[in-house]
Amino acid sequence: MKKLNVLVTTVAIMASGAAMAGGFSDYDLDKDGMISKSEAAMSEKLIKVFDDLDINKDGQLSKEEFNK
Ligand SMILES: [Ca+2]
Ligand SMILES: [Ca+2]
Repeated sequence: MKKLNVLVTTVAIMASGAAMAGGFSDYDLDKDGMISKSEAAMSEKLIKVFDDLDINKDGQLSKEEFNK
């Protein structure tokens, strides 16, 4: 029974992850470790919050900024 619980929990975590708008690496198309404004533009939601997330105002979102 314990094994089943672990499995159910794992599936639940995966499902909640999939329900998110998308992870950092989904937006970082050129895989340079930063999300540029043009990369962010593929998500209407992300481009709206881009300037708020870009704490150091370099026009790129780092992983740390993205995860805020
Ligand atoms: Ca990039
Ligand atoms: Ca930045």
